[in-house]
Amino acid sequence: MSKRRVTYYYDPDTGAYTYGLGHLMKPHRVSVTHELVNAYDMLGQMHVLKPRRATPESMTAFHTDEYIHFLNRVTPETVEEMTGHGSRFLVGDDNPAFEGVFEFCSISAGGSICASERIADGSADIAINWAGGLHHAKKREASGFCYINDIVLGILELLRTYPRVLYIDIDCHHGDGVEEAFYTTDRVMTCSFHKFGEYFPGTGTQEDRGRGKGKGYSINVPLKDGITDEAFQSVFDPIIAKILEVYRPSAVVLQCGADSLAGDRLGCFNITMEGHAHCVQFLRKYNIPLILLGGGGYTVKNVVRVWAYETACALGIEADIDPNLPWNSYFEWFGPRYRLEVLENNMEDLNVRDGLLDKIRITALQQLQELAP
Ligand code: ZLM
Ligand code: CA
Ligand code: ZN
Repeated sequence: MSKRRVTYYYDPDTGAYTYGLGHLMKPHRVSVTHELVNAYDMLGQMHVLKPRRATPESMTAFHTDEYIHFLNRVTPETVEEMTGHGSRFLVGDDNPAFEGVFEFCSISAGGSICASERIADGSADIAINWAGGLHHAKKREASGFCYINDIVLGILELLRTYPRVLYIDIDCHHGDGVEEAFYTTDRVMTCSFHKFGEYFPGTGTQEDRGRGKGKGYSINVPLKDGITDEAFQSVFDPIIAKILEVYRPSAVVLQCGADSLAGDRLGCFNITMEGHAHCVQFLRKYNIPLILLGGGGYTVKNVVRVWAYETACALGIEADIDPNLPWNSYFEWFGPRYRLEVLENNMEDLNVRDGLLDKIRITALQQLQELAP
């Protein structure tokens, strides 16, 4: 198992932003992840950089000028007067106009853009931005806790150097914003694994495959509640292996949304820490330039565990990681079990009924076979 040059992007201000009392999305989880990565002595084994903040101009590589202008000016006090007159940039409780929302977005997006630059200039094999992965943000509006699509901005940066980029999304929700951005191009293949059926955002069926030049280059893997590690791997491994064979991407972006873990407050899957990290290990083996991003994840202590463990996987040191959590300033918070683990629970796996999962795998593999020369 050879070493990889890993660059890890972190801005110590990230954890200070809050979406507001009672909101499920907690930027603080990125700071606690950093604390645990530090407690495991991983910081000395990689390049740790503070990303440049993304400028409003750099965000307009994807978003409209009007939306960026709005986001750069909106405050909790002015959101009411700034909304209306036909402007629908922020809608409902999912995307509040919290204090410092634009700065938070510039940190998240800056991390993903810098990660792409770092990969493209050849100074890293793997780049990590746990503050990124906000896959629902649209060209002209916020959606599902996401305001700026750091992923799209990062991929656009990669496309300046690489002919083909693969985007993989293991968040429990469909990666709709990224899919939509690249729906009509064959230079980006998107592949999302997600819960489908009475679940946000409601898109991502296997019939949605891209349009025009992009036909066949959007892959969707819609799943039911309760998927376990074994069942998830039975779709993930063959589908991703087939994509790598037929598409031969020059770089891979993996959105590591942690709401696919067992016991998540919003998610409904039954995947363990090892099952989640298997996706990182699987891709690392191929030795293709790789970017790891965060995303969802609402049972904070488990999000922190899995992203710290996945940082170890990027470094290739996961076998040497102590399963007992090292002392750190949040130690008490990891109780009652002070261990680096996210365990399976007893929920039923609705995916294995009637060979549903086999049908989904076969359909996806057939779709990919059509791309083969
Ligand atoms: N209502 N507060 C995943 C994004 C999921 C849309 C239904 C909002 C919530 C949720 C917000 C306290 C990622 C929808 C929900 C209530 C319209 C969603 C604020 C509870 C609360 O208590 C809450 C002030 C809030 C939001 C629940 N929203 C649960 N599910 C989804 C968005 C993001 O993980 O994929 C990537 C980061 N929204 O279902 C509604 C239709 C708004
Ligand atoms: Ca997903
Ligand atoms: Zn999610």
